[in-house]
Amino acid sequence: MTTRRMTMAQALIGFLKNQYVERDDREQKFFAGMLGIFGHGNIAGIGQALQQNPDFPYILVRNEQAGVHFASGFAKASNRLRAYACTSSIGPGATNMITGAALATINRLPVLLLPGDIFARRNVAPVLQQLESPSTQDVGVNDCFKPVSRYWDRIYRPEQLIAALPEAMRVLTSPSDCGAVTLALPQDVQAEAYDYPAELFEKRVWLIRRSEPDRVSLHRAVAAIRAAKRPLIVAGGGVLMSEASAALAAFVEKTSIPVCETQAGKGSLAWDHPMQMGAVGATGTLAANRLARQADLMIGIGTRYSDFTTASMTAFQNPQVRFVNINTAEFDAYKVGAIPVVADARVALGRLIEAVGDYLVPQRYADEAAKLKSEWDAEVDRLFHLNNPGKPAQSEVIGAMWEASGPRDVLLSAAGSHPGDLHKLWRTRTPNGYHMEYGYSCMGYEIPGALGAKAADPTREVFVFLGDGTYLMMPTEIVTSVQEGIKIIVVLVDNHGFGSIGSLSRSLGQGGFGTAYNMRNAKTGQLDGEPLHVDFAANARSLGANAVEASSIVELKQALEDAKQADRTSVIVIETDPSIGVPGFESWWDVAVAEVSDLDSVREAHSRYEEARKRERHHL
Ligand SMILES: Cc1ncc(C[n+]2csc(CCOP(=O)(O)OP(=O)(O)O)c2C)c(N)n1
Ligand SMILES: [Mg+2]
Repeated sequence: MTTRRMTMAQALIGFLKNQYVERDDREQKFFAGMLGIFGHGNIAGIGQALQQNPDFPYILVRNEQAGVHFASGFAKASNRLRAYACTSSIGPGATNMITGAALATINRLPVLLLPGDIFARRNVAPVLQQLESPSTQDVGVNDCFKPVSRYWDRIYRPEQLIAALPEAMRVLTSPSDCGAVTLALPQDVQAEAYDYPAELFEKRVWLIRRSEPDRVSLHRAVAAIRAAKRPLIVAGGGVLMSEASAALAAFVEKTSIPVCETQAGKGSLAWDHPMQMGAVGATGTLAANRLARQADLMIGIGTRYSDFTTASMTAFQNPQVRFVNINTAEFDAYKVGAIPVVADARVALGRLIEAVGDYLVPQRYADEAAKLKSEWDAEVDRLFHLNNPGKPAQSEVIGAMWEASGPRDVLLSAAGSHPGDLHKLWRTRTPNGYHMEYGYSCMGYEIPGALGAKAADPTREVFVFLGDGTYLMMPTEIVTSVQEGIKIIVVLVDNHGFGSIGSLSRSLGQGGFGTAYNMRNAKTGQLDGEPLHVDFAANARSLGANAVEASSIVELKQALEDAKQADRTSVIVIETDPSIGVPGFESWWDVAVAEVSDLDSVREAHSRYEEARKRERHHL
């Protein structure tokens, strides 16, 4: 056997450089490089190995969590066909990545996490930043990655890498089991040498399978569709990951089945496609929510049925409703008592087109859907152009951003009131033109996630829409955007705190307690003093961005045009009128209300809550 004597870290980089994926006869390199921050737990191992492998790019980030968000944004925008690895030191550098790991796993995105770990040798323990336990020496902070990783391993000996790496690649390239993969790398082992088999460093191509549905399930799904009078498709993220938009369009053009979309699936069909009813569920459109309520067959494609999609199990009220689920993951396919079609979305849609024959939805149903769609389009036009006196409404800001963006541009967001408003209002023109992280809805994802999305396809402008709260959580990757020359356009809505959680609090009878940015009031002892002023433009400028304040929609439009022309990241700050929110459209979301309280308002909210919960259904 030919061997090469290398450190464990050198072998790891040598392997990662040679991993490729293949789908639809298209082959490409899987890893774009490594993101991270060095400390004593990785500098001599991974750091040294990266230094002697300049063809494997290393990107220094400002926070390890942000590094993982960058990697998730990149993987999502690449439809999981490319990924980044992330390196950290031991201790806090490692645990900073846990939030990122959870986000990646929940959104089913491939990221390879390489936290440094304590000495395997143990004789010098406890090392700096080591968590000690009186009951075992075989535990450390990296064990916290276990529940948030789809594969987890610790490499105590350099040769264990040879067994771990193929497992890591299997999970990272799996259409059904994809998520964060964590390989905890003890700092001493990273630097240890071993005679690795040369074969480990040969080019290896991982096939991203397009699995076929089994004959019986497909037959049952077709029978259910052919019998349906009011079928409705829920397009989830799986449609985009599978690049199945054209197949979906062909299927619905043949059958006239209307389509609604989850957050992850938004943009599966262009907004102006005649069968496109828009967002469904808690943040759904009137068109989609009305059709969902009476549907007799829901066809879920690549969706995991989160509570936002099902409006906390109240969206589907037809007593006869049944479900067909097309999903690569058996786990999701079996949800809501569905006929499970465990298959790739594009393949399954192709089979369905052949198998449904001459099926067409009843004309009355098609007319009803078309009417609801045109009413909804008019409502969006109205909300885009409210001409609110004084500060603009958030929906007007969205309208201006939409008008400024081009057909292939990307809108990216994650938390606050922005995801709900965008789910309803954004008019996605092309697949992946809407990049919403709403599996974990993680404040702080936006800026690093956008850098990843932009790195995945630099030909598309990336517009980020975020709030003052989420900006303050993680503005620092603006520095990374300058360092790497990755340009994004950020629109920051300043409404002086948590508009979203504030209105949620008011709806629960809690009056917005603890959600506005105010000074501590010496008289009351509460956070209800003078408004807290943060100069966001100055902050963004200090990190290296172009930054402006826009005080009207006209100024916002000009600032957006300037930002498009600029060659570096821009941050546009705009204050909005917090009293003009985008309403809900016959939807609901279950957030538990205190069962007993000193406040009348909470008691009233609780009785409304009890009433609303009666609509929650089991789909068995
Ligand atoms: C990391 C993290 N912490 C807490 C939350 C809960 N949360 C959701 S939205 C939100 C407020 C966001 O404020 P802002 O970005 O200003 O948006 P706004 O609600 O004002 O639209 C909070 C605290 C979260 N989603 N993520
Ligand atoms: Mg806010």
